[in-house]
Amino acid sequence: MKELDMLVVGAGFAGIYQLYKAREAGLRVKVLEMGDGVGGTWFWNRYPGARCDVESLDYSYSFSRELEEEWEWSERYATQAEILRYINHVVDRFSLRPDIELNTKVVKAHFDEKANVWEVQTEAGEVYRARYLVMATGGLSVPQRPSLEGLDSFKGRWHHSARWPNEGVDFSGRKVVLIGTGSSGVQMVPVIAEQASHLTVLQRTANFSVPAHNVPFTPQALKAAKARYPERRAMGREAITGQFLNANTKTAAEMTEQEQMAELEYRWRGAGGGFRMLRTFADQMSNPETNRLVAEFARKKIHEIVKDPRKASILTPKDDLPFGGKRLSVDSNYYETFNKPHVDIVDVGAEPLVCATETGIRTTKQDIDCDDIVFATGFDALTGALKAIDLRGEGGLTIKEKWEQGPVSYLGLFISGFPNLFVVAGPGSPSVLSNMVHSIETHVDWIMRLLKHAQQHGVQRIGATQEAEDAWVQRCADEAAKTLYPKAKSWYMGDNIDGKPRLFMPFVAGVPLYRRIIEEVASNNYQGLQMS
Ligand code: FAD
Ligand code: N01
Repeated sequence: MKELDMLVVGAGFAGIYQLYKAREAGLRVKVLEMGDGVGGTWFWNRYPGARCDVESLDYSYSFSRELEEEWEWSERYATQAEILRYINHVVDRFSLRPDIELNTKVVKAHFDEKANVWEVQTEAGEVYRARYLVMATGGLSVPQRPSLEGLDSFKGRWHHSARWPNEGVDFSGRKVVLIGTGSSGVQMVPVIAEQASHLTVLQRTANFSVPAHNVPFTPQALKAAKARYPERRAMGREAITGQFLNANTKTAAEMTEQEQMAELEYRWRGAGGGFRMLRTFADQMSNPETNRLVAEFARKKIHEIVKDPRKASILTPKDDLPFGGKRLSVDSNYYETFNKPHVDIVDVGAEPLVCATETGIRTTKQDIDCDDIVFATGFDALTGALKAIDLRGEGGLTIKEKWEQGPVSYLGLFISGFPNLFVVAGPGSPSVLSNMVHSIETHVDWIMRLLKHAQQHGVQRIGATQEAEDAWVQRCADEAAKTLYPKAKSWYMGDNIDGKPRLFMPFVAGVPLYRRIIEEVASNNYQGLQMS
């Protein structure tokens, strides 16, 4: 049995920063990570084409000026391999490795109400006792694969994007079927198409994707960007998603038609690109008319790029999907790839998957032969990792019971009935709608401030009150109801998992407002928390 002040589960961006801060505060702390390397998302998602879609200068830690200065990003959007190198560099630079236990999966965590500590058990049977338990388990860390009958009999290879082999997969000269056209699929298609002799993409729902305009950094460009780093970070903090996207503050109605088109083109083209498309008009996620303007523009672009009208029509999102309602993809040559004669698209919304066969995939209309099946079918988002653990709070209440109707929390940080437990970038916080590294730093800094307060006041037990949690859950629902997000069938809403309760999981009203709320909570003597 090991006694600690804090136990952190997960060694992605969140767990690593939590370790750094806890050690700085003099706590006895360990991180347990089930993978055999650090990096979380960037350790697991090694599929071809994987890279971030928040620009690397923003999608990186801001806590150390020296780190910012010394790390040289090679591209606007770094590859998975580069981000993984960066995270490993951080771990070594700050000597964090000795406090990270790899290949250590947490299977059980029970709150000991008498001692006010968490007793945590690993798969190997090791037991840890810690006052504080930080769940840095990731919102997109539990891969989801459809239960495809017959997969065992398939004679070829199959892989999921989020469990990609370390040594990579060579698709040269092979026939590949790829299932799923979310961000993972969209990033993979152009790269796999370069190797495969034939690629068939199976798409259930067309979603919007926008060009990334990724470019390598020249030394001069990087130097210039770094010279303005503090300003860039400050602008990011005040932007709704925690990254500066040059948001237009005007609604569509405040602009002429010509101005609207100019704004849309600017954002689609090189000067803009990527998530800037989500900030074309101030009212685009709340006003259906404005949203339709953006959606229509993007639909036209798809038809301009994809030459074959049949393929273009399948790839074009339907009218009932708001632009940005499902998580926007940011791509490099995704639509262009379908102009290659050996790349095809099949609408498995219209002809659903039936099973895998010995030689490929069967839909209700055809058999598609292939050597490889690639699943880009996503995750049990935001709740999957916590629910996979036998997590019990006061009175033996399990997280599965607590979250039966969907994830509830106070500020997305606390779960009432689970004292001394913090969730980093979980449901009920801006998390997946934001630059996650920024949201992670915000959470960890706030947790450390709270723990300092607790230490100064001899507090041993911190928990959210039921009233505070209820009010926060209501606030999150009210904010979501003001937007078009709930209109889309998306993983934000839990729609991708059979039986998952349907509700909008992240806090939608933006990073700056969220930060002000948690600031206010802290300055109001941690309103909504019970400390004893
Ligand atoms: P993770 O990185 O998911 O780390 C959680 C860790 O916890 C994992 O290593 C997991 O193995 C471990 N773990 C879970 N359960 C247990 C357990 N029971 N026991 C032990 N260990 C456990 N966000 C952005 O803001 N910008 C981007 O550009 C971006 N790109 C992305 C690209 C991909 C392919 C994916 C999948 C996600 C992307 N995201 C992006 C979201 C991304 O998940 C976050 O940005 C961030 O990396 C999350 O860090 P984390 O530490 O919270 O979680
Ligand atoms: O997963 P997804 P993802 N039969 O859930 C389809 C982040 N990320 O791994 O839309 C047929 O988005 C499913 O179809 P439908 C980012 O936050 C970021 O791509 O449900 N199809 C969908 O097309 C992202 O949002 C980057 O109808 C099935 C796809 O599989 C999140 O991670 C890169 C199916 C799943 O899409 C998840 O992205 C990658 C079935 N039974 C990921 N089941 C960056 O660029 C599912 N699908 C930074």
